[in-house]
Amino acid sequence: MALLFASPDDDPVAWSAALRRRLPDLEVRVFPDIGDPAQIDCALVWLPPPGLLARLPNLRAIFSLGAGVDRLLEDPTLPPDVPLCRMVDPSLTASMAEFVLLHVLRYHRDLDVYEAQQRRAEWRLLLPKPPSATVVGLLGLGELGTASARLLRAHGFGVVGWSRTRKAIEGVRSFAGPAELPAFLEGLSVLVCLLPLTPETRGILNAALFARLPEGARLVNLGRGAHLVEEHLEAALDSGRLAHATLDVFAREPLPKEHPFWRHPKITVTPHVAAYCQPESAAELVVENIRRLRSGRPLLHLVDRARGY
Ligand code: NDP
Ligand code: OXD
Repeated sequence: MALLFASPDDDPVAWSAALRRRLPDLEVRVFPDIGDPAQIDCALVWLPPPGLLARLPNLRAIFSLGAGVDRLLEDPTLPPDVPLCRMVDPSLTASMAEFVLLHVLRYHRDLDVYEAQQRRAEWRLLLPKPPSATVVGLLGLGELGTASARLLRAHGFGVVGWSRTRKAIEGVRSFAGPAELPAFLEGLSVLVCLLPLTPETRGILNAALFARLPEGARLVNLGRGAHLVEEHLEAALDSGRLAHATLDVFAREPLPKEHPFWRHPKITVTPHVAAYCQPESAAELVVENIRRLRSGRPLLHLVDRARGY
């Protein structure tokens, strides 16, 4: 039996080596060189071509190279009864927390304001505030939200979080469910989205939510592009309701060259790079799940398809 690797963004050579070092008898086939599809029993994928997994008659498990599985679940041909596991990996988590801290520090020290001033050759000081004066709200307190919350706390920032179920993270006020969303948004300096994309969270970054943020708050969207209603963001930036936004994920990726976000003076665009897993680290989870699959034990980080994450 063999594992099929398919990803436009991940390095097949590094991944094959990391997997084989741990499981020397594992045969790794790299898309598009599938060979006999009937010999493939598991797949390790990021953005596989729609329909690919449905062509594997003996598939027993799908391992996502990404933490978010929305694109896999959107494929109507995704085999319905094959277990789907998402990526949870220390290198991915650490890189996300680092990225969150980077942008919170940037906003905390008003770099977005200084960049705008530089374009006007304007020399104007804003008195720095202590980190505790910057309150960061994390939408999503899962693997990535929790690690980000802890790192932000360690730097002295005020941190609050919102999730479906209530959390106990030291120093972090936890809000849960739609009823507590308005209270969570009150008083935030920076709102960071680390939610999975599901029917409940699609379009959550909209005008009604922005209206509940303090005037001049900043937004960092690292979840998925479809969390954001793009026209509502432009209106909020134009009116000053939001001062600036950093967007790493987009409804269409790559972001088309003609998209106005590329040139918007109050938007920073990054190309879906907030977090990335290193094969040497992330292969541990994949190999552990292959061992579990072979011995009939429960798989780790199974996606609840009905819930969407
Ligand atoms: P987790 O599944 O560990 O955490 C998801 C969090 O979102 C949980 O706290 C969950 O609440 C909360 N949540 C889900 N639905 C709702 C809802 N309807 N209302 C309130 N809270 C909700 O995921 P990760 O932290 O590992 O990843 C989060 C997302 O980050 C991914 O799905 C992906 O979209 C994005 N991502 C982006 C990357 C990038 O490079 N830009 C890289 C990696 C991930 P509860 O805990 O109560 O279930
Ligand atoms: C993602 C990832 O889900 O890169 O975006 O892990």
